Order: sequence, then C-alpha cells, then structure tokens
Amino acid sequence: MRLRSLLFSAAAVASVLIATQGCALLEGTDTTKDEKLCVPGAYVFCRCADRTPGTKLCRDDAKSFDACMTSDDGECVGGEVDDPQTNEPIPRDDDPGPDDDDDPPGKGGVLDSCPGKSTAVQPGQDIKLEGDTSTATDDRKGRQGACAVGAGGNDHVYRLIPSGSGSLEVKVQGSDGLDPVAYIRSTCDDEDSQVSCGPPSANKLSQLKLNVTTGKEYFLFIDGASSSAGKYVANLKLTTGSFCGDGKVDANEACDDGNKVEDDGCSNDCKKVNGNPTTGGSCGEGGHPVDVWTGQTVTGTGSTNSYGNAWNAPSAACDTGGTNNYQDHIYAVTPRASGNLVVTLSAPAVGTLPNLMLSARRSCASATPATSNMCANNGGVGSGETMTFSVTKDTKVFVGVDGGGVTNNKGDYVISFRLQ
Ligand SMILES: [Ca+2]
Ligand SMILES: [Ca+2]
Ligand SMILES: [Ca+2]
Ligand SMILES: [Ca+2]
Repeated sequence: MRLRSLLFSAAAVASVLIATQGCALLEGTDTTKDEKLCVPGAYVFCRCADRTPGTKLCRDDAKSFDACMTSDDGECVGGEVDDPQTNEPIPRDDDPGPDDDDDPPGKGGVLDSCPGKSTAVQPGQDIKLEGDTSTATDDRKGRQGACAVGAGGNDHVYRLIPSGSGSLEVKVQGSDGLDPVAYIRSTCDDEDSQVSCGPPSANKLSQLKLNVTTGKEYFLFIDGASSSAGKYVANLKLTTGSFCGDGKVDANEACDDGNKVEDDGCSNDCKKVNGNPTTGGSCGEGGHPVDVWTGQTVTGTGSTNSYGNAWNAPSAACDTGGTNNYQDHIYAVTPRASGNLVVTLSAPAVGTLPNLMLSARRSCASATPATSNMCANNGGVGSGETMTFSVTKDTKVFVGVDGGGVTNNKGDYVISFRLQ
C-alpha cells in the first residue's frame, strides 16, 4: 500500500509538472510562480510570426491568454512570437509618432478607445485609413438628424492632428456589411462636441467636410448605422485656405476670435463686433479689436456698463479742461486701407440711447495728439453721435464710447465703423 501510494504521489507530481511545463510552453511564460501577468478581461500586446501586431485577452486566472489576434486577419498567421512589448497593456496612445504603426488594432486597442489612433493630417496629402469595426466595441453614436445613428454599431476612433488650417474632407466607404456613419467631435468623450458628420447613404458612403484649425485636435469616429459593422476605407484630404473661425483676420473679416461663441466681441460670421470682451476695458488689454475694409460697414452692439473708467480725458478734442470719470468701452480699430473712418453711435434695439459721446486717439494711453474731428459729443439722451477722421493703412486708432454730459451716463448702444 505504501509503495503504491508513493508511486501514485510521484505520478501525480510528474503529471502536475508536465501540465505546468506544457502550460509554460504554450504561454511562453513561467506560470509556476504565483504572480499575476495581466488584468483579467484586459487586452495586452502580442506579435505574430509574420510581424503583425495583435492583441490577446487576459483570462480569468490573470496568468494566461487567449490566442493572439489581429483585427484584419483574425488569429495570428504562423502563431505568436516573442517581442519586447509582449504582454504589455495596450497603451493609451497620446503621442503622434512613428510608433503608431505598431499600435495593436482591434478590440481594446487604440482604435477602440479615446483618444484614438493619432493621425497626422498634412495639407494636400491624401490620407487613407483602412480598418474593420467587426471586432471593435460599440461605445459611441452620432447625433442630430440623419446622423443620430451608430448606437449598436461598433466604432473606431482616430485622433486627427492637422498641421494646417483649411477644409478637411472625409469620405468613408463601407464594405462587408458596414453601412458607415462618420462624425467628428472636438472632445473625444463628449457626444455634444460633435462638429461635423456624414449621414449614412444608400451606397455605403459617408462624407463630411469641416474647417479645421492647426493646433487643435479633432476626433473622427467611424461607426455603423443599423448596428452594422465591417470593413471600411476612409480617405481624408486637407485643403488649406482661410476661413471665418481660423483665428486670423482675413480679407473682409471684421474680427476672428477662432471660436463659435456669439456676443463675445466677435460674431460667428466674423462680420460684427457684438458684445463686451475684456479687451474693451483698458489700454493694457489692447482694446476691443475691429478691422475695417474699404467700403464696408462693421456694426457692433455694446455697452459701457461692463467697464471701468479707462479714459478720464477721452481725447484732446473732447477735453474741455475737466476730467471724465465715466465708464467707457474702448475699440482698437485697424484700417486695412488709408482713408476716412466714420464712426456712428445709435440707439440699441431695446431702450433709449443714453447720453454718450465718441472720442478717438492715435495712441490708446495718450489723449494727444488728436484733432478736433476726433470727438463727437453733440447730442443728449436719445441722440446719436458721428465723427469722421483720417486713418492710415494698418495703423491702429482707438475709439472710446464714453459718458457724455455731467453725470455718469452709461448703457447700451449700437456702434458702426465705415472706412471710405
Ligand atoms: Ca456605435
Ligand atoms: Ca479668418
Ligand atoms: Ca466669438
Ligand atoms: Ca471715461
């Protein structure tokens, strides 16, 4: 009995050893140690014999993995081989760079999670992105109208980094079951930040166009309508060119603050200077910027209520020896040609024009020199003001809307600038 028992024990130990070695051979790692290799349910990097990068799923024991897979071809061709990155967690790729080509695709990979696969977008370059959403997860969906699809469809994400400002055109052709819907967000994880989208179409082609600005990031999602998934080819092309919203004042634009916020001093069409930005409150801030082009009238709604008293002697022309302690709104006007600048104050849409005056300076901080036509303070409450004075191409002048009269008259107005 004792011998049999010993033999049985020896056989049991041997079989355990064989099993352990077999397992070690299979996984390429020594699992005799009681240490965890991975997080169950997470994907790690693996390399196929044909050098294709892939991912493999960590099993519940935290020590072994499912077979190495690639998103395009499924299981590895020729099996898995050792690689310095093997078993590394799938990185969240924040850096655009040459390493990107090694990013493992597929479920849990960089294409399947924010911020997505970093993709440089250079002007004039044809960019082709190919993929297959079959093995991705459904985390996101499009929004608004015909684009409000994608729930139930697996999705891929690319982090686009344009190196020029202009119009970005995206065409996504689906095949193999995928009816694509492509959409772009300005914040990867924020559905409400969608800025453009190409609705699904009968020929499985989703197309969109978006003005993009260099220095900003955009997140392109390739999703499936009607819970579809499959292969796609996306073609991207950036054509540089100026536009309202690129942050630069271009021909015939009165301003361009690069945002999509109304009434912040620059309207979304770049034609009006509505609002009371912080820059309108002092010479240190430079004044509320306005560009004027020959033959064009720029209007703005404004108020002196938002500001303090930057100019206590508005201009030499307006200064009658006393001081002006009233609140003022200062515009920094850049004439794009030499000529005469006509500035007009008129009543706001609601209410009466307070007793305000206009004055202008060649230098924001100094009331001199200013000629007598650089002041308009003729009317009282409800009465508009107009002044006209000469300006030189690309030489800034400063226009102040200030309190007129003997009390601190202040409030809302409409101002216009015309270069002729
Ligand atoms: Ca989706
Ligand atoms: Ca512009
Ligand atoms: Ca704005
Ligand atoms: Ca003042």
